[in-house]
Amino acid sequence: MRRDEQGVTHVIEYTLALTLFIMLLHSFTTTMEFRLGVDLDRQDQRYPAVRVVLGELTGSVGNASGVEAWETLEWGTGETQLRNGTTVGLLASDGVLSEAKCQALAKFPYGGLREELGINEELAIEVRTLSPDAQVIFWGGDLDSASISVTEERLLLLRTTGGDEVPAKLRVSLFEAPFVSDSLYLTEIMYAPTSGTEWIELYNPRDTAIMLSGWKLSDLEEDDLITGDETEQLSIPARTAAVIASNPTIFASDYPSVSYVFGVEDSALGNGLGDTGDSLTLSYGALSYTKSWEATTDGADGDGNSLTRDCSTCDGWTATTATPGAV
Ligand SMILES: [Ca+2]
Ligand SMILES: [Ca+2]
Ligand SMILES: [Ca+2]
Repeated sequence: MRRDEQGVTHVIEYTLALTLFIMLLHSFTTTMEFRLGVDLDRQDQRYPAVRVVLGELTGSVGNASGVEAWETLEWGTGETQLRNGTTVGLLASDGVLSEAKCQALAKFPYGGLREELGINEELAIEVRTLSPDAQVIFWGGDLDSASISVTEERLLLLRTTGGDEVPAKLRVSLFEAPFVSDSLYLTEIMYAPTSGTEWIELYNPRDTAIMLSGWKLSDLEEDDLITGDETEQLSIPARTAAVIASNPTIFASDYPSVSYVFGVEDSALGNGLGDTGDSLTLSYGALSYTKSWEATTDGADGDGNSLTRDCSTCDGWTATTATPGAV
């Protein structure tokens, strides 16, 4: 037998041994799952569902209201917006995975994209280049806290924003886990504006957009839910700061460059933020963060300054020049 034929034989033997090992491992883990009482029926339902999601993501270039370059659109601004009804195909027109479209997934609020893809489970989408091994995007929930998960992968060519084509892996996981929505930060409070309207700033540091429905703002007197224009998505994109104003129209004319501006139910943050002192709480379910102030010691008392957090997650606050929409 020639050397290269021997080599091929070795490869076949190795592949067969590996397949047998994987089959044994699979039957062992399946048996273990039965023993551990894992709900296999529900897990089985996830296998076709992940394939449907993979098919949706790799089946087209996607579009929003007829715009195929949907990655250039945003939540909450412009006439054509990303919202339900957006097809989230990740391909460029020639069938190669588009890095820009993959990264644009980060703009989708968690609930919005799951709804768009018809998913009731928790969802995670990861795109990685294989050589070099680098993450293009991780979208979605915290897989580490998942009790059961199902994952499917597809290998594709990805065209980077620089124009290179590299092998990449698109990975979709469906899993069961507690809903995680713990990262929205109160970063600025304008409680005594020299003119205009009271406002506060919220920052979303995550890699995916966050829905604002259910988040509450409270002072010592009243609770308010955050509200938006009916034509806008009530969400803040990934790594973006938004403003909640008593009067969003007045705020938008004072600060036209701020893209994400929302209001509250009754046009007053709490019952109005006290100029001499007050307290503001941002909460969602059991999560809660409170910032209280006294104008005599904290400043920002009608001099054009606001109270600003030293960094998005730091404990310190200082009175400084207002920077709504920027952290
Ligand atoms: Ca109110
Ligand atoms: Ca005030
Ligand atoms: Ca700011």
